[in-house]
Amino acid sequence: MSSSPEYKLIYFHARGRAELIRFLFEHLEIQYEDQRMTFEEWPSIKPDTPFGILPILEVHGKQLTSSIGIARMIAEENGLSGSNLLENTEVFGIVSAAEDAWCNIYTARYKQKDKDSTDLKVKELHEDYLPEHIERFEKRAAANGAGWIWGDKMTYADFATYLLFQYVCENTEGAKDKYPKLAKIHAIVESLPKIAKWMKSRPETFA
Ligand SMILES: N[C@@H](CCC(=O)N[C@@H](CS)C(=O)NCC(=O)O)C(=O)O
Repeated sequence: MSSSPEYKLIYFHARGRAELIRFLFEHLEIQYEDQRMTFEEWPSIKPDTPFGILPILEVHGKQLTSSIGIARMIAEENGLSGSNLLENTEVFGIVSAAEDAWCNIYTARYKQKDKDSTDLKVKELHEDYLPEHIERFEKRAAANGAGWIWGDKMTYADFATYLLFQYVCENTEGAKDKYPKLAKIHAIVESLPKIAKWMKSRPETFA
């Protein structure tokens, strides 16, 4: 008899802010229900959610919010972070810096009043903000020196770096040559067997 998974991840039919959590579940081979809702369904569900936003992770009768808080819990529970509070906070700082970039990406792309403002904001994002921000990740990986964004082992900050760098690669010509340390992390993460399998089998989505 198969039991239902302990975790239910609720998000839109998109990679977005759920993908870091999905990467963790997939890589760690943790069973979860990947519940995806349409944007049409969302307005009727939103009022019953804790903060009117997704993702939510349902576990042990609780509804957890904050994509990076949820990722932090899974990573720390499963050896994909540091080994004490100070280290965990350092690792989380990197994940949080990636989330700062995502806030700017979503604001530029989806929260402008019209197409002209969107085009302008996206141009600024791609030409000014993102190159500066991703350079900090590159410098950090170079300073760390061990082939990871933090420490001498893979952490969920490498997954967060991968996902942000993937966006940069999709929107910047020659990104892998410009940011060679990030390109290496990117290559390692996407060749992890469970991640590679997930990326082949996951639903096609616009973002
Ligand atoms: N800090 C939150 C932000 C969550 C967030 O803004 N989610 C967006 C989608 S990525 C959302 O639910 N938007 C729907 C809405 O605002 O109605 C997190 O990381 O989980």
